[in-house]
Amino acid sequence: MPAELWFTERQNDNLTIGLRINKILHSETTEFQTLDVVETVQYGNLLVLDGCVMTTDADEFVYHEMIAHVPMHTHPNAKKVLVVGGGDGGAIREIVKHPTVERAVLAEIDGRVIENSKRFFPQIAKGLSDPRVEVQVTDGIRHVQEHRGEYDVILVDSTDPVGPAVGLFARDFYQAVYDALKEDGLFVAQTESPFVNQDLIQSVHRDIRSVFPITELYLAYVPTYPTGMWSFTMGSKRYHPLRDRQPARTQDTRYYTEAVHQAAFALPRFVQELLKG
Ligand code: SPD
Repeated sequence: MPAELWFTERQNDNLTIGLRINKILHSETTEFQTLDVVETVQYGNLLVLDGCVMTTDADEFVYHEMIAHVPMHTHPNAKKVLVVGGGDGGAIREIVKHPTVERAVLAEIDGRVIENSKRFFPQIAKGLSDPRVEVQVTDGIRHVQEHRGEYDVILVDSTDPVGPAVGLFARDFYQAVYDALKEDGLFVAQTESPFVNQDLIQSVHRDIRSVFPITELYLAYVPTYPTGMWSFTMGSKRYHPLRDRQPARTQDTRYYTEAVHQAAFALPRFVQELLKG
């Protein structure tokens, strides 16, 4: 029996996800985190930051379409959009499919994520070369604090709440996001798995609700993320993701449809219960 190589993400003391790999393509320690790219048998290339799955060639479309198109189809006319994190470029690739967009700024703290994504994930990073996109290698928290009242939509496409991303899961940050939005602006953050991150989801929901008049959680199914069930939380000043949903502006999606948008807000009872806390 030939030897097999496996990547294992240790999600907690009792849970791992394993992906068989053909080879390790790249490994480095950046100023902020460890960064690995491996070629998996099942899902193509895989980007790993600090030991955690960030994205794979095969299932990235679910996450990137859902973090981008739900808010972009809630705002009627988003012209200026910010992505905090998201250095692989997947969220930006989806944003620039909206003809309303005049400027999309990427504020990614780790320039090595951008460079390695261009090299190993060209299909994900391709949106970064759109002429409307401005890439800034900078601290997203500081960027948000320094740009008051500028953005229609902000996406927080962060890593997990450890290391450089901790500050992106805090009430002070959500207040700064509120201040960086125009008077009818809205934002979405990735908020982890309702199965294994219940305390986090509760506290994030409570914090966002204390800042924004409209707060709604929605779900998508990402096979390589812990448990597969993944949540996003929207905070909005005026528009509601169901009442104000816009007709689809692009057919160039593989997961997002008008019906999926609607259905993503239908929450299982245990998730509804979580949000009451
Ligand atoms: N545990 C996985 C959390 C990853 C969230 N961000 C992914 C970045 C992809 N653009």
